Amino acid sequence: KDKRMEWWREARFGMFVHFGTYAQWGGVYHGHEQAHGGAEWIMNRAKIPIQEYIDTAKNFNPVNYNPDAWAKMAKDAGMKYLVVTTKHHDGFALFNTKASNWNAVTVSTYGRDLIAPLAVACKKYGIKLGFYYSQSQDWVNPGGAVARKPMKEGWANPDSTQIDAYTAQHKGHWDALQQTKTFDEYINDVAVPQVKELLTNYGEIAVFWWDTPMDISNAEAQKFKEVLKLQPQIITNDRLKRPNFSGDTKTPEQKIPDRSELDGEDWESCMTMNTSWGYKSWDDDWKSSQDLIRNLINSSSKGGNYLLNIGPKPDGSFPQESIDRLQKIGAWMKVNSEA
Ligand code: FUL
Repeated sequence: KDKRMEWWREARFGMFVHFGTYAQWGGVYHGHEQAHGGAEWIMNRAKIPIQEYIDTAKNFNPVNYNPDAWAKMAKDAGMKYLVVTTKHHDGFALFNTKASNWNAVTVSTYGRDLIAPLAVACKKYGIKLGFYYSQSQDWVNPGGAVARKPMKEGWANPDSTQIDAYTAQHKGHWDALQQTKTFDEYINDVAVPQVKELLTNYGEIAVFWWDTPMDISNAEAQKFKEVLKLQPQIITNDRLKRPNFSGDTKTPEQKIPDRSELDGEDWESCMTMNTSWGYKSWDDDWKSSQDLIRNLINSSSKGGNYLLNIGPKPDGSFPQESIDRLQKIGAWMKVNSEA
């Protein structure tokens, strides 16, 4: 393990990217601002009907998507790796997949695989590439798991009481379209084949970042472990399944642990620059570049990595606020780092 972890322990700083069709909503549904949670959760928070969500995805067209610029910005900021959401909880795959039509190539106006050119760009700049993949939650592919988030005040949805009653009875689901397969069928037909595609079609993958285990079984988790053998060098986080599949790295979210909380395991703090992972058009609660640099120093000095998130806009470009901060961090790194 030490050999495998070598580059990662040296790296200390990486870029997280949350991008998908959720960026198109920007944290607003029918004029209502999303009251709680990251904007990548809008489909679940607002209980957007599957058909409406798919119809919006048809217009997904990130014409200013420039993976070369993404990788270069990471490099210039002093980051050593980049972890991108290949599929978040809404199930929308940013890559070419035979396992489901719910992907950017088939559904969207853009009609192209977003991951392939990113792999090329990262290679060009010497940035290691990692994949985030939501293995359990999938709110569109039938059978996928759904975390139950009751509707809260702020949406002014007249049907919220009724919807909450429905989700309570249907394991968080709010749309019958999604309940035509079992979770195990979803794992076998969509999730496992997609992870296989991700580990086969894009060259060497440095990190695999699982998320929200939900009630995945040991047997189901084991199927993913088998597929991971395709890339023996890969580093995984601790979110495949708890407690039996601990992975290589712990994942404190939105905080840098105190020294007293450290137990000798490798860890990586992931954090947003404002309050949302996915693009939230009206969120202007940005951390200062000073604070971000302090966080990086804080985590590095305790032996951890800092995975700093960007939520690109629907056109695929980074918010200007994020670009500004990356540049300021880069300027500081230039003066203060050896590499
Ligand atoms: C969480 C997810 O639910 C968020 O949307 C985000 O991806 C964060 C990094 O992990 O558990």
